[in-house]
Amino acid sequence: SGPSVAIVGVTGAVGQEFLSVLSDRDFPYRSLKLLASKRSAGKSVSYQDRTFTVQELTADSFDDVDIALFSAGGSISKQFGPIAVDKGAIVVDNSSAFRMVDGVPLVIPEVNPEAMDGIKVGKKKGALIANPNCSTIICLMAATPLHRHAKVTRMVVSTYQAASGAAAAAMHELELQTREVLEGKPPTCNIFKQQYAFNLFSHNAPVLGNGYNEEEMKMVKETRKIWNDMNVKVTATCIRVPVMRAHAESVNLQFEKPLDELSILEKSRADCNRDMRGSVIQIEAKTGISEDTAREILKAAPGVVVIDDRTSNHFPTPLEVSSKDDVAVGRIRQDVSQEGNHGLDIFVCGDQVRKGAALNAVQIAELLL
Ligand code: 2RA
Repeated sequence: SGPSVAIVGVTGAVGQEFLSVLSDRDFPYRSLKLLASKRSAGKSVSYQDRTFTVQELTADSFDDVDIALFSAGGSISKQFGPIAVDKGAIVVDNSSAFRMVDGVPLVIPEVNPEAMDGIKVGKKKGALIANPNCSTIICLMAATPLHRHAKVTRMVVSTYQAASGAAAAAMHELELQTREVLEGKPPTCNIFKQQYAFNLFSHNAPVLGNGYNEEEMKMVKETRKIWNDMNVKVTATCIRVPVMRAHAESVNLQFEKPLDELSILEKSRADCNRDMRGSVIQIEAKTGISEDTAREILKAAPGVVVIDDRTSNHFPTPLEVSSKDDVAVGRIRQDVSQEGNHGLDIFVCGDQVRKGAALNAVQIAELLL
């Protein structure tokens, strides 16, 4: 009785993770269709005690599909997404093709489920929902619970992005290069045209006219759409680092009002002293963003785990979050560089393939049921 589900791009890293997540979460599909390019058609995939045959993606692939999970690149989404919608499927698209299109929901289920706009299987025939970029998802999973308590007016993000973001081939090349370098051989550089092992470099996305690369502008634009706030100031620097499948991100937040010092701030303003000349001395109330409050908010946040042990210097790491659902947050501390301490610095790690792509998309699909 459940929905018929199609996976587009099933042989890719995210496509494979779709299968893992659907299985882990016992997604109640009635039927499952595995779609990929002609090159992969005919391959057998054993899954949940059954053997599936990968079918070639064509315009006729969606006749009986209720939910289509896409992760085969932007051009495939642009070509086949609208076809699937016309056939009545609800598309959850992991590519960037439609994310910034007005009217297309851009959804992180724990953050802005209301953006789903009530779309449900059976209730609405044909729709497209966009999965945000992985680095945006991982950042906002931690930043949003804080933003909900005290409006974020500015966010500065530095990312340390894993190989998996550049597909499985990049993961394989990182492993190959690491072996080659250790054996004193010249590294094989097919994916990034420069050495990746024991190195890091500015994200490989194209650089735009403003000097930002596409990955950084995705963080800026997607944050504004997901928070429905065109005024929040966001800047990002995205770096590719030699880590397999989990992104790490340093996030600095500036709040419009203190998380929990607002009453003190207002009270102190009301109790201003007057100096000898009778002018008002603005008492600089302690308006610091309470680290403890931030920590409690993050501990209560869905899909987030706090790893913040200063004594043992134990904070989130990519390896610790790899293949896991939750995003890990630590290094929670007041930003000493901001006046009145209206700032917070945090450090976030999340699995790029899972919560950064496949898990988020399947959670969106669960909201369609
Ligand atoms: C990356 N965000 O990590 C991309 C993957 N879509 O390169």
